[in-house]
Amino acid sequence: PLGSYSAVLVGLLVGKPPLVFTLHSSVSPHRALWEEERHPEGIKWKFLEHKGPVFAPPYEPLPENVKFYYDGKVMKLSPKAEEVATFFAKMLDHEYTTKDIFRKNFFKDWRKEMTSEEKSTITNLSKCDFTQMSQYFKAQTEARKQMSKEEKQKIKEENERLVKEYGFCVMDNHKERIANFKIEPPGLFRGRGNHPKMGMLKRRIMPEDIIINCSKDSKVPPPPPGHKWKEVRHDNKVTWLVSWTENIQGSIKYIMLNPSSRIKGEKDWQKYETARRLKKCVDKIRNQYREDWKSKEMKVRQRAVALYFIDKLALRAGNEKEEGETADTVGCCSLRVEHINLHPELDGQEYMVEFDFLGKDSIRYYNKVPVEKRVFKNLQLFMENKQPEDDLFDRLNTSILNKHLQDLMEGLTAKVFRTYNASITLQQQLKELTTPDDNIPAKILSYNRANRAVAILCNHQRAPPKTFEKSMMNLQTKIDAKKDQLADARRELKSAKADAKVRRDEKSKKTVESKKKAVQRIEEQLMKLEVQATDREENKQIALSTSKLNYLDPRISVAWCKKWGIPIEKIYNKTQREKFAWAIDMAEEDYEF
Ligand SMILES: *[C@@H]1O[C@H](CO)[C@@H](O)[C@H](O)[C@H]1NC(C)=O
Ligand SMILES: *[C@@H]1O[C@H](CO)[C@@H](O)[C@H](O)[C@H]1NC(C)=O
Ligand SMILES: *[C@@H]1O[C@H](CO)[C@@H](O)[C@H](O)[C@H]1NC(C)=O
Ligand SMILES: *[C@@H]1O[C@H](CO)[C@@H](O)[C@H](O)[C@H]1NC(C)=O
Ligand SMILES: CC(=O)N[C@H]1CO[C@H](CO)[C@@H](O)[C@@H]1O
Repeated sequence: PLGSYSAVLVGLLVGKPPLVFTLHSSVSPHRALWEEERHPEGIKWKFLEHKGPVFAPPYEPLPENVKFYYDGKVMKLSPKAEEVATFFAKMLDHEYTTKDIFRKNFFKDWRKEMTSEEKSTITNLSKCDFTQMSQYFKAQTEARKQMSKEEKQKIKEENERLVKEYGFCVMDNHKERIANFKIEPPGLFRGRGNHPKMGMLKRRIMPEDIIINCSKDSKVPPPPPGHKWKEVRHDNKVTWLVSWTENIQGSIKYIMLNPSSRIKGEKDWQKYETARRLKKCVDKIRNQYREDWKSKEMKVRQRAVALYFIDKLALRAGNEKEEGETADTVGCCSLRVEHINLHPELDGQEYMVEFDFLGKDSIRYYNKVPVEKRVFKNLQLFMENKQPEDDLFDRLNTSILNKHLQDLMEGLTAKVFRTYNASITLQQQLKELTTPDDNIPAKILSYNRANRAVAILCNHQRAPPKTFEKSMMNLQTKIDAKKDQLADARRELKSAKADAKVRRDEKSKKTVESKKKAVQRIEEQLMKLEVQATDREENKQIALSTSKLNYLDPRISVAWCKKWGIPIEKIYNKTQREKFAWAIDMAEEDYEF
C-alpha cells in the first residue's frame, strides 16, 4: 500500500556508510532501495553484467525505381552518398530543410560522403531533387500504418525479444532495466533552437566506437562478428554500462540504468534532500550575499550579485556548453554587458534590469525584473567603461562561483537553488490554489496551474505545438455539442416538472428525479471539458514536463494526491511513475518539502 514507509534516512545525507534505517514497511518493490547494505563511498557496484548495445540496422539501398535528380537529370548515387541523401529526403517537408544553416551544414557533410565524381557534379543543393525519395518514404510510413494485425504483432514480438535479451543487466544481486540499450541510428543533427550545427551528419556508431563497462568476473558481451570494441573496462565507480563519443558536439553518450532502478532512484532522492538542506540555510546565505554587495573587494561584490541572480532568477551558473558546442549561449558567470539593460525606472517600477540572452540549448531568456537598489548600483559599477561584448562579471568564472557555493553548503550548485525554489514554489502554490470543495477535475486544474507557475519561473517555454489550434477546435466542438445537450436536458426537466405539478403522481415525480440527474451529469461533463480547454490553453507555451521530471520533489505531488484522494495516474504517467517509484512509496500525505 502507498505510504507504508517511515524510514529514518538522515544518515545518508552525510554519505557515511554503513547506514541504519528504521523502517516499518509492507512488502514493496522498492524496499531494496532502503534496505541494501551500502558499498564503500564512491563504489557503485561489485558485479555488473550486460549484453552490450543494440546497433542501428544497416542501411538498405533504395529500390532502382526511386530516382534522384540533379539539375533535372537522373543520377545514381553511390551507397554512402545515397544514405546521407535519404536523411535529408526524410525531412523534406520539415521547416529545417529551408533554413540556410541547416542546408549549408548538411551539404558540407554530405559532400564528404560523395565519390570524387559525385563531388564534382553535385555543387548546388538547390539543384538536387529529392522528391521521389521523399515520396517513397512517405509511402513506407503509410504502409506501416496499414499493416495487418499479424504483422504488427510480429514486430511487437521482435521488440519484446530484444528487450528480453538486451534490456536488462545484472547489477549486484538485482536484475535492472536498462534505459536506452538501442543506439540511435545515424541522421541529421537538429539541435534545439537555432543551433549552429543543425543539419550536420550524425554518424553511424560502430562497435569500434564503443567502450564497454562491466565487472571483471562477468561475461563480457561479444562484439558483432568481424568487429572489435574500442575498449572494455571495469570501472565500478561509475554506473554506465556502455559509452561512446558522438561526433557533433563531441560529447560522451552513455547507456545507463532505467530511472526506476535502485541506483537512479537513490540519486534522485539525494538530489531533493540536498535541496531541502538548502531550505535550512538559505536565509543565512541570503544575508551573507547582501552583506557582500558592500564589500571592498570587487570579486566578492561580483560573486554576491551573481549569486543573487542565481537565487532570484534561477539562472544557471556557467554556460554549461557541451564540449565543442559553438552556439553563443551564456549563463550567469558569462553574462556580457550587452545582455542586460539597466532602467532606473521602467513600467512604473524602480531599479529594473532587462535581461536578453540565449541560455542553455539556445533558449532565449528575456525578463524584466526589479532588483534591489544596491544590486542596481553595483551593476552600474560593473558596466562602467566596458564595451558591449565585455564580461559583466570580469572577476568571476564558473569555477570560482562553484567553489564558493561549495563553501556555503556541501553539495550546493546553482541547480540546487532551482530545485529548491521550484519545489518550494510548487508546495506553496498547491496550498494556495487547492480548494477543498472542488471536484477532482478542478483540483487537477489547480495542480497543473501550480506546475505552470514553476515552469514559468524556470523559463521552460516551448513553441505552441503544431496541432494546437486544431485540437482546441475539436475540443470547442465537443463543448458546443455538450451545451446543446444540456439545453435539451434542461428543457426536458422543465416540462417534466410542469407535468408533475398537474398530475402529482409517483411516476411523474420519478421522471423529474431522473431528468434532474441527467442535467447534473451533463453539467459535470461540460465542466470537465471546459476545465480541459482552460488547461490546454494555459499550457500552450509552457513545457511542464522538464520541471516535473527534474526540479520538483515528487514527494510533494504524491503527498498532495494522497491528501485530496487524487489518483496518482492523473499527475504522473507510467514512465514518470516508474521514475518516482521511490517517492510514491515514501511520501505520506503530510509530507513537507
Ligand atoms: C543554385 O541553383 C539555384 C536553382 O537552380 C540557383 O537559383 C542558384 O543561383 C544556384 N546557386 C549557385 C551558387 O550557383
Ligand atoms: C523563488 O523565485 C522567485 C522568483 O525569483 C522569487 O520571487 C521567490 O522569492 C523565490 N522563492 C523562494 C522561496 O526562494
Ligand atoms: C577561473 O579563475 C581563476 C582565478 O582567476 C583561475 O585560476 C581559473 O583557471 C579560472 N577557471 C576557468 C575555468 O577559467
Ligand atoms: C510520459 O510523459 C513524458 C513527458 O514527461 C513523455 O516523454 C513520455 O513519453 C510519457 N510516457 C507515457 C508512457 O505516456
Ligand atoms: C570515454 C569515457 O566514457 N570516459 C569516462 C569514463 O568514466 C569516467 C568516470 O566517470 C569519466 O571521467 C570519463 O569521462
